[in-house]
Amino acid sequence: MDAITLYRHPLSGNSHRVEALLSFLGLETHLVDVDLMAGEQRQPEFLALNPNGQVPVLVDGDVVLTESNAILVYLATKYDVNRNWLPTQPEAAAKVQQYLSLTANEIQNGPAAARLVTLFGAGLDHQAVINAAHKTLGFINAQLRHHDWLAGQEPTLADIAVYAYVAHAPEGNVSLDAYPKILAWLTRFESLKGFVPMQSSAVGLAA
Ligand SMILES: N[C@@H](CCC(=O)N[C@@H](CS)C(=O)NCC(=O)O)C(=O)O
Repeated sequence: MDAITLYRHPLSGNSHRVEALLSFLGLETHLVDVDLMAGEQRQPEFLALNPNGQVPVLVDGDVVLTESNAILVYLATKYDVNRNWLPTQPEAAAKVQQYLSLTANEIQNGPAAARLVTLFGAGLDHQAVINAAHKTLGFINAQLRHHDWLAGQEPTLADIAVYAYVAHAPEGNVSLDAYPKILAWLTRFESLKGFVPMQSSAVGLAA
């Protein structure tokens, strides 16, 4: 089998979630860093892969996929034969989708957006996105009172998709101190076999 190729940026949480699943599944992967600061995502070669000009992009043989959550569903459906990461039982499957939706709106416009301000100087209202982040973190913390993992008793794509922007929220001046259930969940997630961390911004900005 040809190695899968993942086009990514090392500080991108959307890329990290795909990288994390590839690692959990033990799939050999060729990582290609796209220099977003230099605008490589707007060059014709990259736009041929993703006309939307964003990472991540996954290439698996003839299949070229964009949108991180769609890529997670593809990989879990194709390669996770036991469907541990994407359960088929209706309620559990819906719970996973609930968190994939949460990442695409509330998490993207909360902790991820706060980090865009501090790391990349995005012209957003920093306090407004910090407030939005805390609303979502409060919700997640409350959900974790009932079970160890976001979608139930076992880790799923929900945990993979939510992890990076929550773990790295402090880089956007969003403290996690008020969320003990989240802090315990982060430790549990980081203890899973095959876990790969996302690069911290301190390393990225110094590079
Ligand atoms: N909805 C997309 C969002 C992807 C995204 O926002 N990618 C960012 C990095 S995290 C990017 O490539 N930004 C470069 C740009 O928009 O120019 C997904 O989930 O994959």
